[in-house]
Amino acid sequence: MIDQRKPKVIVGLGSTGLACAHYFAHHGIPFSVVDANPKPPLLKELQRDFPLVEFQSLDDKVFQPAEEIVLSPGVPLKSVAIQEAISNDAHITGDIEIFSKAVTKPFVAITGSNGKTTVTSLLGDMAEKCHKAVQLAGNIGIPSLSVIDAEVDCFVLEISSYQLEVIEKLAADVAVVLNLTPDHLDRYATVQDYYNAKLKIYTGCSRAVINRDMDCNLNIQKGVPVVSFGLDEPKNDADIGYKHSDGKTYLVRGQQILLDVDRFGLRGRHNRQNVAAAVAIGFEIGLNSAGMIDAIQSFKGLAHRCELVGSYDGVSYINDSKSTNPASSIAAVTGMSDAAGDIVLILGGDAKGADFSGFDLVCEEQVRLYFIYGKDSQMISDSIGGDKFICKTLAEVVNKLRGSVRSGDKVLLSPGCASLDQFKNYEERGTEFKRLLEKVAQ
Ligand code: UMA
Ligand code: ADP
Repeated sequence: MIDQRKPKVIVGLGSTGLACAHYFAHHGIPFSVVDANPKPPLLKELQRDFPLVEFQSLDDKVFQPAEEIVLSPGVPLKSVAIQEAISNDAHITGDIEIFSKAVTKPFVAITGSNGKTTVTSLLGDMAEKCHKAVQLAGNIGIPSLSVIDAEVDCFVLEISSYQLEVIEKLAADVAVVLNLTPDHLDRYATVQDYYNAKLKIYTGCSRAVINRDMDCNLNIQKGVPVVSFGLDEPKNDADIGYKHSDGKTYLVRGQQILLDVDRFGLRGRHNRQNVAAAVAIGFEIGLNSAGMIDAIQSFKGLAHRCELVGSYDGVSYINDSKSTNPASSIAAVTGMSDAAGDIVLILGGDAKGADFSGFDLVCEEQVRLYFIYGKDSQMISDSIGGDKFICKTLAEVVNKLRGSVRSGDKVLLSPGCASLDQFKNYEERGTEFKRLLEKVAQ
């Protein structure tokens, strides 16, 4: 249970901060709120709902030793004010840890560099087909504390490294790291620091699901039951993978065939990983194979993730705006390509400190031409070989495409970078891509 003796200071008044405020108020726990922005957009809502609650600019706040800081995920632990508070003996926590201590229903915790939202959503569909009530929450866009009282059989939390940073022990019923590749290097000093944050998801878990292609020490406590997923044939009965037989590929649990991959609603090798992960978790929370198989066939994926936008003059256009790191872009290229050199790839935006060297070597068979735009276009262009155009904006890219594509091409917006240099978020970037294409098509 939550320690009521320590005064709570919510740092960051975004959706997480506001949900924390409602949760504390509901439980009669005193709190105050601070934000680096003296007028954050949700301030009006806070003051309407809690007129007596103190709100301060983060710059003016002096943290006290007895206080407990409830840090929003967007506020880096290494920021000066928070480091000062830590040296002043303030205790740091976050909404996910508060949720995990207070929740009375089982919960699944899902993290990974890529595929989190896809696996979380697919698992939600699987549970629905199995007539189990689940609530999705966390980084997927629903603050965990805003739904903690939901009448469900189970919660499925998508959790980011930012949320995991402040956790000591999560104690999930089932925990999984889907994959680990470099990301968010603008926030972490080293790649290992980022991986270490992700691996905290296994702390205190009752059961662990692991990716057997991942080659690193997961630090799972001795005695915790483990099942694995991967693209190869499983060695153990409870593990999930793929088996090739009679020229076909099947999703299998141990040696038991579940489904022919040709019947999957999702395309691409990376999505085979995602399906295997969701099935491994599904069995751990008691879902039945019939319901899961039904969901795998009907789940066609989410908007902005390898989403076919349309085909004009024999050229297909794919919106993978949710690709925000090089590994996700590589996954999209390899997953979407059907023939050598059929991909025209649009890269660019804010690389967040990522290294693109060697990218072209991994994609050399599939990518015929690159269009690179945005804040880090010069760095990306300097890092990769091959035929390429550098543009300032996505609009310029779409205008230039016309003279460069040919029938059979797949134009793939899979930027491998954050969108924030030119857009509000990845959704706005993907929507703008679709709008620009429609304009050109008219
Ligand atoms: N702020 C500060 N100091 C800072 C940074 C921000 O005071 O140094 C303040 C801002 O002024 C703002 C508030 O903090 O008022 C925003 O808090 P927040 O950035 O934590 O945003 P929330 O609205 O609480 O959303 C967060 C997640 N945001 C981030 O991790 C950046 C959402 O994930 C998540 O859906 C939500 O909690 C519910 O759990 C978004 C995200 O981009 C989608 N996640 C990253 C990703 O997927 O790559 C990790
Ligand atoms: P996340 O929530 O972790 O950002 P999403 O499911 O939203 O993941 O997918 C984001 C992007 O990552 C997709 O558009 C795709 O390009 C890529 N991707 C999805 N699943 C995987 C995977 N298992 N491995 C590598 N890349 C992936």
